[in-house]
Amino acid sequence: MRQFEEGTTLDRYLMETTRERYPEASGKFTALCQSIALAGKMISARVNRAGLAGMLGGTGDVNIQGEFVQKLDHYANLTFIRALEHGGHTCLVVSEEEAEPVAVPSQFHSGRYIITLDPLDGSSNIDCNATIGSIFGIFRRRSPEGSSASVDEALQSGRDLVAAGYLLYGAGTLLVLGTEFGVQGFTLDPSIGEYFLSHPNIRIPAGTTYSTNEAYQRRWNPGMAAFIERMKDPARKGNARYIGSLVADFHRTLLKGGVFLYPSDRKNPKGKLRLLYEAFPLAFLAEQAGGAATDGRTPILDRMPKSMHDRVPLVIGGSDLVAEATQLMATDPNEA
Ligand code: AHM
Ligand code: MG
Repeated sequence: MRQFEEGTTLDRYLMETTRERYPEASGKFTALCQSIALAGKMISARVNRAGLAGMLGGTGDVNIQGEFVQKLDHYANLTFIRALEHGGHTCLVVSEEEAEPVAVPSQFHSGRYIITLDPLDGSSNIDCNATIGSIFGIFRRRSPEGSSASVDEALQSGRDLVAAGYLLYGAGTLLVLGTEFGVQGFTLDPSIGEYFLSHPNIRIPAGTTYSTNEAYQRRWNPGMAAFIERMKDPARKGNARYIGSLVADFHRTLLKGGVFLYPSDRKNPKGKLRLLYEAFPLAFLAEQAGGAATDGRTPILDRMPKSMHDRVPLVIGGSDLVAEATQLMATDPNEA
């Protein structure tokens, strides 16, 4: 596989990988990634001055998930949809903030890709300046380009993902992109508005950190409880970290190893996280980086969504720890 050195721009990476592998490519995939990267720059700029720009707090609305919509959730959702709709690459956007898939308006070309999106993950962390992010998955439509895509086309197996990634708005802004060429991290240099390759060919290292919300311990199922007990054995030199933004907890797991768990429990037998736009994209990245992701029984990417906002238990990270957790959870109730 072609190696890229640090300092390569996102545009150069996209153009060179696509040109080498697909000389006949239309450039639509590159344009799509550039649109996502642009939305990321706009959201990053807004997140950085959120406290100044009157962008903190809620809009007063409740979304399809029954959660209070933050002003930045709303801004991020609109920014992505606007950035994606006119490029001729996208036909449908499946967003956490939208009850139904959003089709590109009829004046624009209905392109070949379906985008699934958590526009701003970790909303509960917005007001305290902790790391948040945007998660995206990219599927290919089945119907011909130019026609209107049906809503059902958004319901594909995780194995059909073409690419996936996330933007992280933390101390710096990072775009992590997973494709058939592996997982690459690009850092935004805000002084010139360009993304540069900073984390080439990411592979999940061995690690001993577990990441889960331990406040829910009393409602855990026995397998989950047994796994976390094992992680606390001093002989394993375990460690706990939990930010409460999936994207940030996953990013740390990707770079440092370990495992993140949001399991089914007695209150949420289907878990909390959403399959199409949270679990699928991160599971794709985990597998591309040599790790694994399951719902406690089945690899996440083998699942077939029944509806757009399906929830799923998620165990994701280094393959050894994911396998160990899955073995213990085999008999835990799981309605997903
Ligand atoms: P959201 O902010 O897109 O609604 O995502 C849900 C968040 C995840 O980022 C995070 O992993 C999880 O909810 C935290 O949940 P909890 O507060 O129950 O630990
Ligand atoms: Mg989320």
